[in-house]
Amino acid sequence: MRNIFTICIITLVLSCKNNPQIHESSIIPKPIKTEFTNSDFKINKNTTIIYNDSDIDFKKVANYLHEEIKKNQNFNLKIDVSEKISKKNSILLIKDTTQNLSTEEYLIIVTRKNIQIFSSTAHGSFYGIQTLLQLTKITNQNNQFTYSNIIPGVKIYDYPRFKWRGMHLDVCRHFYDKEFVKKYIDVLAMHKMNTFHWHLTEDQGWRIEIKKYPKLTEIGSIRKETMVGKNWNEFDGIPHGGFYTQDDIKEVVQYAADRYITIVPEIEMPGHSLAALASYPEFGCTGEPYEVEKTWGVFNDVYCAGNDKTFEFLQDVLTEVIALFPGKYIHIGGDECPKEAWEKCPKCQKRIKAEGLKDEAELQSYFIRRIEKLLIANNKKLIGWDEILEGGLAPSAAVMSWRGAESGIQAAKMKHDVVMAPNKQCYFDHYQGDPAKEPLAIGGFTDLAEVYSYDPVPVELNDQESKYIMGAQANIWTEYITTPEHIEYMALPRLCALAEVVWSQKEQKDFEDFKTRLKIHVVRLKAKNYNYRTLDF
Ligand code: TNX
Repeated sequence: MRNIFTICIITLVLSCKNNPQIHESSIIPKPIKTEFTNSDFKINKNTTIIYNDSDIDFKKVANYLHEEIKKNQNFNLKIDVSEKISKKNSILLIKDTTQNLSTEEYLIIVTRKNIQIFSSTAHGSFYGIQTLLQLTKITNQNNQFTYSNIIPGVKIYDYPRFKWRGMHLDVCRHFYDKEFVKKYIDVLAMHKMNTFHWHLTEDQGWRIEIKKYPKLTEIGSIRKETMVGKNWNEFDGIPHGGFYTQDDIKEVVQYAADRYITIVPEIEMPGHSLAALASYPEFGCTGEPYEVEKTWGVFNDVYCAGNDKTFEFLQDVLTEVIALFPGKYIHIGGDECPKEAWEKCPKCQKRIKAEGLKDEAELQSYFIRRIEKLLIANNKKLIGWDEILEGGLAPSAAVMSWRGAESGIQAAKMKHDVVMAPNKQCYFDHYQGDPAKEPLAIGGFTDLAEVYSYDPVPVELNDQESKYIMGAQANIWTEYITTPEHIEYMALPRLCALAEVVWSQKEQKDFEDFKTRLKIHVVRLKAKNYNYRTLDF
């Protein structure tokens, strides 16, 4: 009898401990502070979402939560406005200006009575909602997903470590339609990422409508065929194309903004520009007919840096791009620009002499500085791949360090803003397991542990210099990725690990604990119909 009594007590204690543990251990990225209580909240059809109407953006966030609860728990909750913060049976989005909370910071208190989300901005409230959505338990029975209506009693306090939490997508090597881009944005938002780097132009395809230059999409968005696998001499004979109209772009920009994601568009120059040259050959050094590229790699034909018409063209293109993207940054590429064509081009050589430049590396720097002036005049900031350091960095450019950390370190020491995206840890086009057992990839090896262990702040930087590290991002190049399912497989769960790298505090990181949470977290991904790799956890 006594034994049974003891077992009952132990079971009770364990279950009380375990339940909250299960919930605590599933939030990704891990919040700063989480304290579970036994005061659970139950959503029912009379629960009201309440926001403070002094800020219109809170209304949008309230609507977002309403839609999510409708999709997940099938409750069509009422939305109301109130100043009171203690209403019963409600989810309160409270604008709190008394606690000095930063833009993305939030505090959630869940009790039997109500759920309070405190933040100083709607942006912070949105992250509170993302955490709230992750507090819901989901059960999977034969791929039928049921969302619990019980939200565990908890107090969570949270804010991010970095301000640039990015994911990139190359829609040029293979085109992905706007519906998929929105699904991709959704999974970024779920992980509190705030930047989407949209790689829109390349040798193999130009993907954004430019009204003044219609041939960019009429000609530049279609390649005749594509090389097969890694065989540079074999082609599939199938045309590949696709582009976004300016209306599509506006729709996606708004969709992202509603999820507190800023889109950084990338218009590549001076290299990786064959699709543009195929459309308007006069902007190349030789003016010869060019073709939208059918293979992968780095190509010698680039924009002519000696021709003022090239800059007029790029100015026109960027003017339309600037009007579409409200964010501060415009990415101008700048990577992998061979100098062969410039060496042979009389116009480029003339420019080198006239501007007193030392060589073609300085001509590249001249090119980027000229573009930077144009962006600054339009209140935008230039960001480029780390090759923009060659020949001298443009005065206020930000650097995206991809070939390793070195360029990031160099730029930070020069007091330039930096986004870390070193290929070893942040290239999600790399293999994540034994190549023999994985779908064909470009190469490399970047598994979940490698991503998780990454620290964007290099040890070489002192505290002052470290402030220039805005954060990190992962890149998904799509030479060998041809379907949405495959993109998701490459992104997930590595994106979950990256989210924790850029959001959670360094001291909190624990790979074993992360993997335990990930096992629960992936049910949420599955319920939202994302594909992911299961082998690493
Ligand atoms: C390098 S990263 C590139 C891309 C390729 C990628 C493949 C960068 C700035 N340039 O053009 O797609 O490697 O991993």
